[in-house]
Amino acid sequence: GASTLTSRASLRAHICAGRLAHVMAAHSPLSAILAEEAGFDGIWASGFELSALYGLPDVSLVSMTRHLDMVRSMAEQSSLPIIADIDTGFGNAINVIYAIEQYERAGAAAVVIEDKAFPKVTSLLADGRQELIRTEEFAGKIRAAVATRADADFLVIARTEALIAGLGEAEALKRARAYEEAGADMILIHSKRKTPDEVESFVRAWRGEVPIVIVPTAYPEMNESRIRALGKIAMVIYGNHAIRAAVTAMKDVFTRIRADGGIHRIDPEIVPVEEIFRLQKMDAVKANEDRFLW
Ligand code: SPV
Ligand code: MG
Repeated sequence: GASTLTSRASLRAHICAGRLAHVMAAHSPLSAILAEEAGFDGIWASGFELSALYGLPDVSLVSMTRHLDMVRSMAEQSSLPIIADIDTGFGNAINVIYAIEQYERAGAAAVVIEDKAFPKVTSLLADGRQELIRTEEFAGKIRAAVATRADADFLVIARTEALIAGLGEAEALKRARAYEEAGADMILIHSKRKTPDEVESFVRAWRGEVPIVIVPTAYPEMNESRIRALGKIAMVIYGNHAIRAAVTAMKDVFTRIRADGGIHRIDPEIVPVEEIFRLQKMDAVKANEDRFLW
């Protein structure tokens, strides 16, 4: 719809203007609504979060159809641009072509494709078994994505997992340069180092034209003022904070209901049911009852 085109154009404009885009992970339309209300600039349709929502590890088990359904439902409920985490692109460059058609139609404003082999293994696991595909093969996937998009404002973001795979900065820079040459609009550099030094060093060494995206989950001391001071970074993704917030809150409330022997003590501490009615837009239902249920 028209709102999707507007949000795609606004995401590209935001980034071209040199402003930092603050993007929050979400695993449901409801979490997307809450991220929008909190003032984020975009939604990260996270593969990790959706996998966790189904109680599954993030190892290419969630189907494209299931992830697309979430993206579509988010686009219905939020006007924010959606940055879709499409992992490895569900196969080779031929699979990427189909994925780009589907995600663009579903209302995504951008996709992030990573240079890992399918099936992928989640990035932040300490002893994760990480395997990358050849640089040329991944560049072909990026070229396929760029050639397929119908809307020029749809962003193709290339993610290199070279640092995650322990291949070092030189390999990460070489891959990032190749992906930029293949037409990527941005480069996502991921790191599981507990401190920002690995990513900071990469960003300082980056000589490319396209801006950088980071996901500072493992190195939380990299706050927004530090990101701005470093420069070249146009997007920060808070990659798993919606599902972690949900788990924190549910664990706490469930445990206390059992401990208290009822809901009497927790009740005033959680949002009232009226807040859920508001998020569901029950006011529109009431207004329509008055108009149409005669
Ligand atoms: C995700 O949220 O699915 C990501 C970020 O890809 S991470 O889990 O850190 O790899
Ligand atoms: Mg992911």
